[in-house]
Amino acid sequence: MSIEVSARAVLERCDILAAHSEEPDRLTRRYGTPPMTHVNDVVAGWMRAAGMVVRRDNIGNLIGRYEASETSAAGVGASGTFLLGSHLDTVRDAGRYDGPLGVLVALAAVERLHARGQRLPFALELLAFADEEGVRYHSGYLGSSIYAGRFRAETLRAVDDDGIPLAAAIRAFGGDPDALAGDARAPGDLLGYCEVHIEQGPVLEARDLPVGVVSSIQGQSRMTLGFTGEAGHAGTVPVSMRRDALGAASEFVLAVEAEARGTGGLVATVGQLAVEPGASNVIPGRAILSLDVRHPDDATRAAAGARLREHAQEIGRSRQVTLDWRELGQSRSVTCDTHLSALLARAATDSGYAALSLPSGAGHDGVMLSRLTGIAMLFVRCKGGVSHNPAESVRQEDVAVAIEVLGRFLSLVAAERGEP
Ligand code: HGY
Ligand code: MN
Ligand code: MN
Repeated sequence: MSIEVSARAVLERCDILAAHSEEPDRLTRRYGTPPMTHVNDVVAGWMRAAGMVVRRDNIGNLIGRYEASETSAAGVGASGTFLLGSHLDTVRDAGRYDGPLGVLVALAAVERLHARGQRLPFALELLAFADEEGVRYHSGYLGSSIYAGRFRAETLRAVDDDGIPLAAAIRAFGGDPDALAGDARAPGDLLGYCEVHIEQGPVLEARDLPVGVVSSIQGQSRMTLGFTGEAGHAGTVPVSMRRDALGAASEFVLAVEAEARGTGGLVATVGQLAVEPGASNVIPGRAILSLDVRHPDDATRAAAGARLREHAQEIGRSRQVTLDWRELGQSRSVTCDTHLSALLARAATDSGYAALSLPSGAGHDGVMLSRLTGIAMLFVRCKGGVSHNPAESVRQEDVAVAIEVLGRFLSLVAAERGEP
């Protein structure tokens, strides 16, 4: 099977998975929803056809295992397991490559081994994570956190916008919320993790490169906050007498933007805003916002979050509205494994491409996997750097390069273990 055929199959499969959405006219596939069940079934079938034994853990991660060669397992060298993967959930109104491309490029690499009847001196585990984006429960890396044994029991109490607790969603998705701790992957036999992902940024396109090697993944903090003022009649309450919750929220949104503009390397985003009671002739009594703060340096990120909380408190005092602020979670910045990244870079140069090293502003499941083993990431150029947007687009020839580089990378890992 040529690399081009494999690349075309990856893109066709991204299209197949993109048809599984919660919404008829845009791609939204949140944790534990029926479309997630459907894509798990489809991907499990592809995994089995590629010679993998497939299982599903209690949070809903799909785990396909491609065994090591007999000789290795028999003692030529302790076999071990190398991990590949990415996520199958999406944001709202998503592109079709953020997550699934990484799962399907890894699947293509296994398929190509299987087609050649080849096994490596170590097993491969292909991980299709059930929730990386955290759209439904605001819990980034929910799937990979279970696999990495980093799950926090209090997360089970989270409820979605429809008031459904996470524990109930896990059950509805086919898992046992009380058995999550038992799904933690023991790290003893792990040799590393490699994730292929669209860059979601403009650098590779600007440098006219098909792929790049990720140096680090920046940390992120997620919070939710609410301003509570007083609902009132839009026609009778003078502006000077109002306690307008949306006015306070609006002032805060601009303060967030100013903070990011004023701090080098900081990005801060209010992505969600809900206004209550939400009628055109009623002064908003309550405004609820999300806040996402990121920076390569963890201390700078924490300081920015603290300054924004103080600013929100000041806005509340000046407008006589009350503030509630809740930290939803945070993940520290992670550096990719130097040795695995050097092998990935060599795989790129052996394939005839420059191996640009670049940081990731976006979060990835590799953050959680770094708690278990060394991680490496391969970025794939995406058009205009656009992502978290249905305009997300990749070139087939770049996907072919990613498949080739990943295949060479696995061969280099195998060669280090004394086998071709
Ligand atoms: O938000 C992120 O960085 C990732 O897409 N979950
Ligand atoms: Mn994403
Ligand atoms: Mn992603």
